[in-house]
Amino acid sequence: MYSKIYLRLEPLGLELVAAAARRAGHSVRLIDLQCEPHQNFFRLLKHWQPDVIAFSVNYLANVPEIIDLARAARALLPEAFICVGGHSVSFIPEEILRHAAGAVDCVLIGEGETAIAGLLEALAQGQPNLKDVPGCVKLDHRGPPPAFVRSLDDLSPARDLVQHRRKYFIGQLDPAASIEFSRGCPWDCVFCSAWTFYGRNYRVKTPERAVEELAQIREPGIFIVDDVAFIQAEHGMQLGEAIARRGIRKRYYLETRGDVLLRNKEVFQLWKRLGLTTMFLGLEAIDEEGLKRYRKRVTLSKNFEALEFARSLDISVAVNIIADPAWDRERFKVVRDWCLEIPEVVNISINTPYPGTETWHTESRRLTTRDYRLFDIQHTVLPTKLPLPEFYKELVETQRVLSRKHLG
Ligand code: B12
Ligand code: SF4
Repeated sequence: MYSKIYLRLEPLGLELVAAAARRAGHSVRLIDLQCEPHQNFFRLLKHWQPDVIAFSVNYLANVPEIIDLARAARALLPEAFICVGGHSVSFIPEEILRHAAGAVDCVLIGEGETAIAGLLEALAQGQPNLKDVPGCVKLDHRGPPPAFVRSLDDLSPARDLVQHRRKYFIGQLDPAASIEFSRGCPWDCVFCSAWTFYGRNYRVKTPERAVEELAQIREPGIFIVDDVAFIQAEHGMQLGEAIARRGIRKRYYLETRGDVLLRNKEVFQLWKRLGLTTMFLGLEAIDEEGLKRYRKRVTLSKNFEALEFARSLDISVAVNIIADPAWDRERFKVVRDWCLEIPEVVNISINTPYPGTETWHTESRRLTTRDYRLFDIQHTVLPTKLPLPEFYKELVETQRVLSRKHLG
């Protein structure tokens, strides 16, 4: 539903994994099931008969669908090797393998560019030994830890492999492509797994390489997928200046933090001139206590100051607030009133423990469900303080107030 209404982004991670497999000499096809029905996937399997099928599972909410698809693929092609990789599954590989009950042969954890080449090489041997493949997890063994990509400059997504390039969009950026200028995040918010996935290392693409990649993209809209855009002012400036020199004109969407925005004002001003149209700010809470609880490492006054500055840029700004299952009626009302006071688009997400986060470690014993379809930040999977129907009533009322506000 999300990818039909709000946005549909090109599968950059999968394109990078596909590029790595192709570079290792394999013939690769890619099907994006955000754009195509399942029957096209089965048709592709029947006609092409691949030796290996690899699914990308970044979002926990997609796990049940992927497992169903893996089972169906297994029935169609019993000889094919089936693996899954991606952000979410990297933290719970054994659980995925148990859920799949034999339909998935292994989970490749971590960054897929390095893992896929090792797996395909091992599978090409007559008697494959998967025990030594970095990042490869089976129920009876875990291979060596996955390797990080050494330099982002070595990466080049196989954009040519996606069939429906004009179907990717975010809001008014339509069509839009995605690009990655950096990987990792130096902060450590308790609800996020960006910093645990990338092992606390922060890497950037050089401006020369980034601009070269950007120049080859035909789409007028660009979604910058970095967890926090332009943490390093110098990198953001050099990138922007290189884009200006090259005369590239696009419209950009990015996500960043309030304190980064305030620290690097001139970078964001430059990007506004280059075509930055939309910015997403993860404020997460409107009280000091909430910010502390999430370990946002930013003060409320800094966040509000950042909002003022974002407004001065004259671009669309969207902010995120995390609704805690412990919220009572009064708290919902305070948040609703605040949302109506500010001109920005406000997105409310439900505090959801995701694997790989600290919240997962502290809260997973209290989960009210393990049905991953409900881990979509629109449902609560933790016990609520209010009776559940009343919690949802307050939530729906808040969403309704916000929709009315956004639609004017
Ligand atoms: C861009 C982004 C979005 C975009 C859209 C993403 C999309 N594809 O449609 C927007 C802003 C809409 C979004 C929304 C949400 N997102 Co988001 N998002 C991201 C973000 C910042 C970047 C994703 C990306 O493109 N990365 C760059 C590419 C290159 O990396 P990648 O896709 O992860 O691929 C690599 C590996 O995962 C792996 N890999 C991937 N596929 C495969 C396949 C195989 C076979 C193999 C071997 C390896 C492999 O190798 C790739 C290359 O290294 C990530 C954080 C992050 N750092 O990745 C969060 C993240 C994926 N999002 C997350 C979440 C929770 C959400 C939301 C639910 C709410 C929220 N808090 O933002 C919504 C729901 C979206 C939905 N469609 O259901 C979580 C996922 C948590 C989870 N366990 O499910 C992440 C990890 C952030 C976080 N820690 O909170 N998101
Ligand atoms: S929420 Fe943002 S700032 Fe916090 S750790 Fe995740 S990516 Fe970094």
